[in-house]
Amino acid sequence: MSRIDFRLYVVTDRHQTAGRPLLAILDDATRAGVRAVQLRERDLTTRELLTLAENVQRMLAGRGTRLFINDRIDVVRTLSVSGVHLRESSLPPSVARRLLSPDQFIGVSAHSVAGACAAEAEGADFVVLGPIFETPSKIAYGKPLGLCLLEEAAAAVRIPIFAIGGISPARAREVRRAGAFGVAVISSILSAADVASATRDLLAAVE
Ligand code: TZP
Repeated sequence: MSRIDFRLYVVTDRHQTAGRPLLAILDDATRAGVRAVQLRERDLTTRELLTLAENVQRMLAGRGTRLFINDRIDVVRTLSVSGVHLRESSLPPSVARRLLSPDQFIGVSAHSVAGACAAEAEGADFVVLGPIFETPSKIAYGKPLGLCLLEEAAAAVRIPIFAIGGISPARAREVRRAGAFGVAVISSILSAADVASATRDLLAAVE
């Protein structure tokens, strides 16, 4: 039985908020029902990231929203947040596990069926697989993997798979039908004109 209790995973990129403060966007999204956020601000210095993470953590206090930090196990441990999100080139999940407490989660980004299988074998709690569709930042993330590959990955692993890359509410329904447990999104929430309504539409599509 999976320990994962959310189906919508919001990944941050403070450059995609249409000039609005990231905290305000996360405030709206979590009030509208988002229960898991990954802070993924890879261009910040360690100190800047720590300060931002502290501010987000303070804002989320009492809301039951899980906070994950991309790659930085030191920050995860310092703030005792819900978990770490690793890349395929990060510390292996089995090593990260030794550094975390038993109730903390490990998410891993994968870009192939083999990557999803490796993440599971190394002890990840869930996989974020993508890009499934074209995304606004497509150059950085490579060619879309498509729904067939998602189906293959969902059949190959037991841990929950979150589909990422170009996810809209309609596509969220498609990826759920293809076997995804949930979806991970950046722009469809962070860049939305009405963040709360975009959040509710995505939640309705996945839950
Ligand atoms: N990994 C694969 S695609 C992607 C990441 C981080 C970007 C997803 O962004 P969007 O705006 O939800 O398509």
